[in-house]
Amino acid sequence: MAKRTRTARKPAEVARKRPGKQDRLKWWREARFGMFIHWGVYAVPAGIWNGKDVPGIGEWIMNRARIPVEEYAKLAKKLNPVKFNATEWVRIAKRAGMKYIVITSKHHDGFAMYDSKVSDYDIVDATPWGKDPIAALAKACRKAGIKLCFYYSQSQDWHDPDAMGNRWDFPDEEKKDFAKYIEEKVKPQLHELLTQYGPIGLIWFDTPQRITRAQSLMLKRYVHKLQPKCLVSGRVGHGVGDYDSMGDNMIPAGRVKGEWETPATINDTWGFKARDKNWKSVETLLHLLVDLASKGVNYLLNVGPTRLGVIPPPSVKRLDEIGKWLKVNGEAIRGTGPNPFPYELDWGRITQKRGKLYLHFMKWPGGKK
Ligand code: JFZ
Repeated sequence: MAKRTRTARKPAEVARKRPGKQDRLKWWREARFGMFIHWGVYAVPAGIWNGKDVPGIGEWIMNRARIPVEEYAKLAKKLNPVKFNATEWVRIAKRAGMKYIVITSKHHDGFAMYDSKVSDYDIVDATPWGKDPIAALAKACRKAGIKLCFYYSQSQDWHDPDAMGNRWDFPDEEKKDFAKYIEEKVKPQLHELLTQYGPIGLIWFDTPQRITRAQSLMLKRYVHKLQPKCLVSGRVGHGVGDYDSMGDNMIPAGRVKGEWETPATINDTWGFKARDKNWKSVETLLHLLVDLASKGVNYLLNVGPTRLGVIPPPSVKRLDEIGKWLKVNGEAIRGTGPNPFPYELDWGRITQKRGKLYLHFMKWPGGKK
């Protein structure tokens, strides 16, 4: 067939064209602000193992305390989130002015927080609660007009002998068949996640480690085959994702090329830790939101629900305050582009939209109060 130019294409053909990266990114760029939810079995020990504090982020407790697979699996029997309420979680996000939710469908501990048929190591089969919170969230998100997205740990899986990360139960690295794990766990679970819960906004892959470029590409293509509009995070590895993520609470020094997001904690952990009370102030959180928007970066702010399924009240309080601010000032964040000038201003930050500049004063010029 002769090569046709773009303009020669009939409108119907154009409409049928698979969405490209720019189409996929449209809602995400517009959103600017989302909710990260780190929720899993780690909410049970909540940072404490054998009566001792385990330093570091809560969802890493299995690794940090070198908890054997069998011991850790027993904790699932204590995950009974009777207070979980999907509508309430989505309401909290919506009230905060967040446009998407990224929830841990499977973190490094390998435990699926949805009804997975790949193994019994999931919230429906291994907990006394026995329900699928993701199904309830999908429904609540659809109703509220919030995009549901999934975090999925594709390289590290401390429960799987062939995956990366667990050297305390599976020390022999030579024996590990990573390709087998990808074929038999990762792909089937992605298939479930992308076929059972309606349209998904993005898959937040993480810690690519030793994954090959071919494997990263394969995963990205697999996601796009199942849901062409679903974004793939940069941490799928080898720079093949639709956008990139910075480190925790990281603020770039200026405008950045490409599409970026900063995931951030409200205290010092992602997964719930009973003793972490180091909550950031509303002012700090808002400054981060504005600062990131002025650099064209999305803000993905985390909450770590408890084993009962409750988002910690100090988080809710702060999110409500951010929501109040956004209700008045949302226009200056949502759908905006970065500061057009190649310098920062002493008194605050600038965002822009359709020929308008938005000046965010963090202090009065000249240092006046
Ligand atoms: C990863 C996870 O290991 C962690 O548990 C959490 O889910 C977080 C959101 O993501 O941790 C990282 C990974 C990469 C960076 C920082 C934290 N990084 O590139 O700076």
